[in-house]
Amino acid sequence: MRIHHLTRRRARSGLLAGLLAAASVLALGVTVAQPGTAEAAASLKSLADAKGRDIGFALDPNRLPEGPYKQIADAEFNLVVAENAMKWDATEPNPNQFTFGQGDAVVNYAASGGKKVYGHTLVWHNQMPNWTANLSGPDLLAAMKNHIAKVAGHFKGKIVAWDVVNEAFADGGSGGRRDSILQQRIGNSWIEEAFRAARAADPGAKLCINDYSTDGINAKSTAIYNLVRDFKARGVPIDCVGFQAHLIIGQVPGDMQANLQRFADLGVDVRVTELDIRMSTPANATKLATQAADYKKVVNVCLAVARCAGVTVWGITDKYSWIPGVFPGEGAALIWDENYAPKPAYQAVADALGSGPTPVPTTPV
Ligand code: G2I
Repeated sequence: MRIHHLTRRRARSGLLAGLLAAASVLALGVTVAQPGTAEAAASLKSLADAKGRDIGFALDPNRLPEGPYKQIADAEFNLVVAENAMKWDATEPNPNQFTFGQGDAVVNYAASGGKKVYGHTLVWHNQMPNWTANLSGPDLLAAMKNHIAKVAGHFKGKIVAWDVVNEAFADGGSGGRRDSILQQRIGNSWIEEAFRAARAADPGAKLCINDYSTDGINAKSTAIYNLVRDFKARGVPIDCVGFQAHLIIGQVPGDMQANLQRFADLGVDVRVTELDIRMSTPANATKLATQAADYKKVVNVCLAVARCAGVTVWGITDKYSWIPGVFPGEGAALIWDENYAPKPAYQAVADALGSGPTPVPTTPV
């Protein structure tokens, strides 16, 4: 119903608006039953549900008033992650003063549609509030533990899994830790301190470490592999590893499945947490076809690994992606374009989720 109203309103205001409306209907027609039609095509959500996997998206709750954004969010996903709303600067702008409005909006939106919530992120060197900058090691450790206790405590029981620690390892081939203030001032123990604090605050949430450029087997992913193996051996709580998968078209690592499988073999869940696949802009049919094939590869990697809980895309529409701001001249990385029309990558994800055997449902991971 809402779509028809949207379409009518837009159609009145000229050709461009009419084209936009057509794009919206095209975008939404794949998932929303129209009166008089026999049956709507399957949504990504229904296909992922049937596979017992999560299909998630990064939500900015401020975009929900935008009709097509909310309609796609409602129809296509069974898991939500806050793009920014649960980060340290958003939740604790002043020492021990917490603001959960935006985070609660994410949780309430998910609850209204029966979607899971993935927590992102308890500790990250980026988007830390300014007041943490000059703390001594002991004070920073105390602040970190208090932050985790209060945030994971506030959302206790509502989060399936937390990115407890995000992006803690260095880029390049060193295989070492990132030289963050957490690492400098607290030392190597900060990661396990964070995981222990998270387990105490919400024993029901799975606890993950998450990073980028770790999708294939390389020095950085091996450093995380060694950390997980060490935590498992010493009884430090850890349940899952997130692979962000901020990728470039044509560059899905050929050993991604082997990489995820080696982590799963350590006894943790794995998950593709922030998938987007960027290209130089403007897009064209060739690049979009490559991108679609790449999305299909990544979804198939997850489906091939029994302990892969699911795939999350880092946003809905190219209109709001973080990429052009950080990589000028690149973008078009998501599966709906800036007018909310589904790109070839949308169908590729649907094809991957819809193919192969549907497993007997097991306990959700
Ligand atoms: O950078 C891409 C992602 C890499 N992995 C961790 C993710 O948390 C990260 O997400 C991005 C968000 O998509 C951006 O939206 O994290 C950025 C911050 O590093 C987010 O950008 C920030 C802007 O830089 C700020 O200017 C803005 O105030 O978003 C903030 C809230 O809108």
